[in-house]
Amino acid sequence: MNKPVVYSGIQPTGIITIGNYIGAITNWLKLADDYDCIYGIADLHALTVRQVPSEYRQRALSFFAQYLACGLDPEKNILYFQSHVHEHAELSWILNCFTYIGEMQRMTQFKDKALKHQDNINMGLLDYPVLMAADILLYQTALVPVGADQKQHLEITRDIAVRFNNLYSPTFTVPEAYIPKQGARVFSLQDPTAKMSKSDPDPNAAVSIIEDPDSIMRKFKRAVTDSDAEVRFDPESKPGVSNLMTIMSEMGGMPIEEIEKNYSGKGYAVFKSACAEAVIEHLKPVRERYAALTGDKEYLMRIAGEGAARASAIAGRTMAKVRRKVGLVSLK
Ligand code: ATP
Ligand code: LTN
Repeated sequence: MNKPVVYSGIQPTGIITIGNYIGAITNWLKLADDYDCIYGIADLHALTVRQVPSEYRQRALSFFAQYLACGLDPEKNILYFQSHVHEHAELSWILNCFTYIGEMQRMTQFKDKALKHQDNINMGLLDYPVLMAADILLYQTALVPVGADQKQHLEITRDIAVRFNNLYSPTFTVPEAYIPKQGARVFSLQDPTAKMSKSDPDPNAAVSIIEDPDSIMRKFKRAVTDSDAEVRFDPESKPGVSNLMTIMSEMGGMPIEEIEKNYSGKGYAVFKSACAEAVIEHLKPVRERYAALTGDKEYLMRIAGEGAARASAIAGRTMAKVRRKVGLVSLK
């Protein structure tokens, strides 16, 4: 590895949405040439909420195929499952000893998830950001491309890294978040004040990146907007329409102003269909590649195995350094 490192991940829960795609994955695709990029399926993170084992295994594998289908080239990027690289859990334990309970209790995602899963507020849920810090710090990551909702987790990762570096000597690269200017927070199609979430129980709230065209069209036609029928970008007073405009801009590759000009006076029905068309068109190759890949488990496992081996080699070097710094006895 000789370029600066990029690291990111997605938990295999629900579906990969156009929110995940616009907020995170499109930027992963852009960074491939200038950085050494590592993308994990965060399958240890998603165990913080209950999963049905057989479904979970299938979903994680499907997410991996979707990474590839999005156009992430396994030659240029390290693609792997977090749980295949034991250093994540190992570093996570050590970093736990440098993180305060109060810091974790203040995390907004923890507070949200604790409210949502009151019957299962487990240690993993509280510890989630430390595992995420371990993911990032293991690879001496410079840049972490994520949506706006992950900003707080990046800040705590930086705090933990700086704390450790100051206590011992420089050990970890202190990472920066890479949050896009447009599309960092895509909103639900049913409630444009709430984030589009991949585990939303309302199937009309989110669109998957491998969804069939008819279903995409139907969801956009039903998207909640407002009653003044004017296609104008104004996230404060027109959150629904503005959200659709952002999605269309990102998927269709045209600036917001152009959309405003093209659809002024045309009414919402025409605009919503055009927006759905842009999404369908953009995702066509993703859907096609996914259909070809999903049955080829052997190929997927070969890529995942190679990814894990490459990731583990890098992670192992950081772990050796950490073990030495904290004073663990070495066998060699
Ligand atoms: P859940 O809602 O089930 O907790 P999620 O939709 O937040 O999941 P994650 O796996 O937590 O999905 O996030 C994967 C990546 O996608 C992260 O970088 C996150 O910031 C980004 N992301 C998630 N939702 C959105 C969204 N609505 N808009 C933009 N980016 C998003
Ligand atoms: N917590 C992240 C997913 C995630 C991640 C990471 C993102 C797990 N490990 C490392 C960036 C870097 C989320 O989006 N909910």
